[in-house]
Amino acid sequence: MLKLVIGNKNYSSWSMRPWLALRASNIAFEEIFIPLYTNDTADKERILSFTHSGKVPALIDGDVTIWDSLSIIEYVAEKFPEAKLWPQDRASRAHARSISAEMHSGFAALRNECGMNLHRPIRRVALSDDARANVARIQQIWADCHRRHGKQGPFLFGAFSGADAMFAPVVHRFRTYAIKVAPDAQPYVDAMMSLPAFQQWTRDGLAETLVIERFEAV
Ligand SMILES: N[C@@H](CCC(=O)N[C@@H](CS)C(=O)NCC(=O)O)C(=O)O
Repeated sequence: MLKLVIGNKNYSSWSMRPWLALRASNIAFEEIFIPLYTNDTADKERILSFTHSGKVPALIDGDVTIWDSLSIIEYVAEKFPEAKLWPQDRASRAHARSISAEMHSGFAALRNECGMNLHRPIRRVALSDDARANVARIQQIWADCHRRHGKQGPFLFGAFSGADAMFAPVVHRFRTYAIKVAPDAQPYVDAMMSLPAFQQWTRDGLAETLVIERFEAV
């Protein structure tokens, strides 16, 4: 069976992405949890025993190891084509990959200023100009996808796709940092929050008791 190595569900937005892609596609996998940023070097060594990147997530499929959230989603999409993790239409698929790559490599200001922390009490923070620009761009992406594919379903490309897995943690960031969502982007937030796999991850994360002090300051 596939094994997915992940960190704390409360904090690890990168772990959430492939977990959600697998779970929302009903693909069976074993979860291997390793607590992040502890003082115990054994935890880091355990991550390193799975991937020399020293980071989670990592997917283990027999003797194949795939690390990095987006690579894992690509691998899963190839191995399970019936899950339709990318849109069937080539132009839409290119669009889905473009926004996924944009998420993967961008939005640094928002990520730094609003780290994912599910149990954080909902509270607004003052955002930098860069983070505000990130928020506007994300909502533009969601609204544009909704205009193009809203008739086929509530997710970015109608049905749930790898792009939704990439954007899911942002929905939590918007929620916990009380970031205002424009009316044309709201249907997307609502759809994500109603997704059973998203709700499952959230419940699991909220049940965790481990605290990473450096992520609690904001
Ligand atoms: N770009 C990577 C980021 C992975 C990453 O930064 N993971 C963090 C947790 S969310 C990690 O493993 N940190 C542990 C460490 O650096 O010791 C991906 O998409 O998978």
